[in-house]
Amino acid sequence: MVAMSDAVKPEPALPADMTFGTATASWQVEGDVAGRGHCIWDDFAATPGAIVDGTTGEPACDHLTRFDEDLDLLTWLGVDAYRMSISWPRVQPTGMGPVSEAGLATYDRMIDGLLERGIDPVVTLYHWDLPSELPGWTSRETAERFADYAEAVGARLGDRVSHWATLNEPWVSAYLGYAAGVHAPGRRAPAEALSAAYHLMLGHGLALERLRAQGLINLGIVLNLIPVYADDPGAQAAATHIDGLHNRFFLDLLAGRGIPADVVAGTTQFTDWSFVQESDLPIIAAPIDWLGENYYTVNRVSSVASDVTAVGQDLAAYPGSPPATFAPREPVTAMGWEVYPEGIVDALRLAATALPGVPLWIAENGAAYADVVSPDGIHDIDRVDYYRQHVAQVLRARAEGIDVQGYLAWSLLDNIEWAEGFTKRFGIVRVEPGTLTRTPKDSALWWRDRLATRVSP
Ligand code: IFM
Repeated sequence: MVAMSDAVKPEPALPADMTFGTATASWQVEGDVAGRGHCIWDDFAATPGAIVDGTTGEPACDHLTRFDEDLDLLTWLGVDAYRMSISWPRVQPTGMGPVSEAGLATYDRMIDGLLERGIDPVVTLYHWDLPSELPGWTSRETAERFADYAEAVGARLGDRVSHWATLNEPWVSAYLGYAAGVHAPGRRAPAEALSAAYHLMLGHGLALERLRAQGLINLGIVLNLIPVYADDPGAQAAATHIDGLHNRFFLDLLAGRGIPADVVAGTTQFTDWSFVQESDLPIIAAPIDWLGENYYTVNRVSSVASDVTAVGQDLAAYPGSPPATFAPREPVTAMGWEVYPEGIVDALRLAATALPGVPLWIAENGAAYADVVSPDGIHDIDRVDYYRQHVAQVLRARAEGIDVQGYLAWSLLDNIEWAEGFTKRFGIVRVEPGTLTRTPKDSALWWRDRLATRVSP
């Protein structure tokens, strides 16, 4: 019998008991900088050379003005949910004190627009746009102010939000922002990164406590857990260190195990961790209702010298690591990130093992490619392939018994890919430079077709 080639094999239907949607984040899409306070990404973008193409937060995708058009795209796609983030400085221009009525009204309108279309709002409270006036995540004060802000947003939107995430990817905020210096605030100070990682998690715990006290439900956090594989025995010590800082630090804190002993031991040259207060730990470990995982790639660590580069895979982001290199294997995306669909199952397993019983979501998954715009459409076959393979692996994880309840594609729109500006495009919908016209790519057509053929379990 001739085996059916992958190209003609019918794709497994998407389960009807799982939530599917797309995601964006405030600074990457909103625009309307004048309507809010400044954040550290505005400051970073103003630093010459910090963002490769000089992109700033204005106009981004002009999402706030074109919100109805973008919501209609979601309806056309047939999604169940849309993950968006709230810009802290739009709600509280200086990160403390009075809230902006206009800012809150903006998000009221967005959430009502989603609900009118039958789409569940999944809201992230912090997706990296920290108000500039705050002292930064190295300070306990920032964690406390974050809880105040979360409470104000919860009070206004809590009756309509389906799922809350306190933070998006605290590893990125802490280590790309304070150790590698490639994200805002552009610091290269390992001790600050370790302190920032801790205070971010304290901010999560304090915010969660306030939201819970308001009776809100479906409270969680989004991490970017990354499977770390040692490519050779000589890379094992570095792989363990990287895994500790990137994964176990966050999972152990959430699970009530404190900071892993090997992470403390491996970072003594930078900090004595004296900013950790015992009484914080139960606050950080308060039960969550869901955990979001943002999966893109894996960290393959090698002891062999290499000049291969992948965005964010930099030893400077792992203070105290033994010498090693990152060795992504082909094929890679435009970010230089290895395409390894099986890794999404490994990432989910990390979460399921550390936090048994906590429902999981893939809160982001997707790929940047250099799209070619042709007269008859945008045929982003690599992205379609990426989605096809990763969604199949998520279904495999479910079949293995991992409780994955949601999947959100990153991203609805081409948007500001942080320090890469608009040079790296993750959208399933193209945003034309200059005109900002939206055009669905083949990956959007693929998603629309897949979502139209859901099956009940
Ligand atoms: O664009 C980012 C997003 O803001 C957070 N997760 C990873 C994406 C791709 O780098």
